[in-house]
Amino acid sequence: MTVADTIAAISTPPGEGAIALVRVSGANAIQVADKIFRGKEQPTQFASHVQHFGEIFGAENQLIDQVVLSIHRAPASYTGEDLVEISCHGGTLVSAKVLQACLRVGARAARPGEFTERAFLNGKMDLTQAEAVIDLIRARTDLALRSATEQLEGTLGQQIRAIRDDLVALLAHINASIDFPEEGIAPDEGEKLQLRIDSVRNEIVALLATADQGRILREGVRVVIYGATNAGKSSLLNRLLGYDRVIVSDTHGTTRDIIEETVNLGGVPIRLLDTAGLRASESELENEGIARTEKSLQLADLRLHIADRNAPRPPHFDGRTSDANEIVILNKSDLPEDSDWKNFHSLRISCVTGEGLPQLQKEILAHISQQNLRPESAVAINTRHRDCLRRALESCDQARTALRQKLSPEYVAVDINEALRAVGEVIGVVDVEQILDSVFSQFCIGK
Ligand SMILES: Nc1nc2c(ncn2[C@@H]2O[C@H](COP(=O)(O)OP(=O)(O)OP(=O)(O)O)[C@@H](O)[C@H]2O)c(=O)[nH]1
Ligand SMILES: [Mg+2]
Repeated sequence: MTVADTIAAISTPPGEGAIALVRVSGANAIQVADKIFRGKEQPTQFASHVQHFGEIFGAENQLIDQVVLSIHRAPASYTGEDLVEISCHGGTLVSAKVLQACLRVGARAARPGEFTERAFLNGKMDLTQAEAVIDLIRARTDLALRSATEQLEGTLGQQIRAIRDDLVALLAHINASIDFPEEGIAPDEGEKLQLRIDSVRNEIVALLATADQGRILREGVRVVIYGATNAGKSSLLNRLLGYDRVIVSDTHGTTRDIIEETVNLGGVPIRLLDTAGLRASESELENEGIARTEKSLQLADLRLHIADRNAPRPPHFDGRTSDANEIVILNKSDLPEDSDWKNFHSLRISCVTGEGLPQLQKEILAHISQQNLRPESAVAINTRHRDCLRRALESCDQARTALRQKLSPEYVAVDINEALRAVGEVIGVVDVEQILDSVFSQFCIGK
């Protein structure tokens, strides 16, 4: 599949830099280069992938910049089309003028992601790989980066293709196991088919189990720090961040709004939320803050409930939580302990001396790992993949039910086809009609 028009864009981020890169892709990319570039040779004569020095000219033969230009002939380019790369000087205006020159002679401004979209349309990568490009650019930790790199290399795509192959084989099996179409599938064949469906189901379920990890690596884990006023919530956020982000003071009710910052903890992006301290208050403003705290707690992946051990135990603090999503912390271990906390077993830290903080970081990671984070496996599906795979799972289940109810094999085949289509959507392959045709042409539909 090829796309008719030629697109151009500045591929480097906006702002000043040593070099900016303008890319042009499409059937006329090299002609565009011919019209605006002057050097020893015309770009049409360039060997692919070789850089040439020259000058770019705009309207009315105006010199814009000295550049290095290379052409990458189809299909051996990122987009799979003829691709031109122009490295110009990194000024905002210079790169804009080079782009303008390309547009003036027939290119069109590219939409976001359009180069990668073309790479997908031209079969250079599957959909999961195209999505991995975005993940790679956005990765904030090593683990997220590794996951994106593996997806870009096609690890997820391979697993999806393996599942597709199994489903196609299943369809063939259904087809082959019909001795007499009127009688449906023989009982022993029915059992074999059920086993095969189960094995495909297991593969899908295993991939679905990586969805949490995917969300965590892409969006970060929400960790909410909460507790009574003055417990040291803001101090803890500053400590975990490594710099003074939030105002800390001995006035109760200092923090009113929710403050969010991201830290990298052992390769996992953590979205830390500092909240307004909980207490009965007359202030409308403070009560609004407390309402926001309560709301953020509902959305938390993990809660850090923190208390001041130098002060009496707050009324709401039973501290006997067995909740897997909560860590109870006693702060200010550098100060004497109030008698209320006698025999109270929980992690003791000090935001002043740093005591207990490495232990806390370890516990945070342990809690997150329990929530399905599996650093040994870099495969991590995104929400779109999850939706497709859930549909595929549902169709497999329906196929199984149809088999158990000894329905006519066409019904089973329809469900397996649905599963095939849903799985194909993950990598952007939806040519199931063909398979459907080849299967049904041998059934006796319309007989
Ligand atoms: N000695 C000692 N003081 C601490 C420690 N942690 C925090 N503090 C002090 O306790 C006071 C309250 O700290 P904050 O971090 O502002 O407490 P908070 O929980 O955010 O308070 P609010 O925002 O009012 O709810 C400040 O004076 C801090 O310096 C600690 O580990 N040891
Ligand atoms: Mg605070």
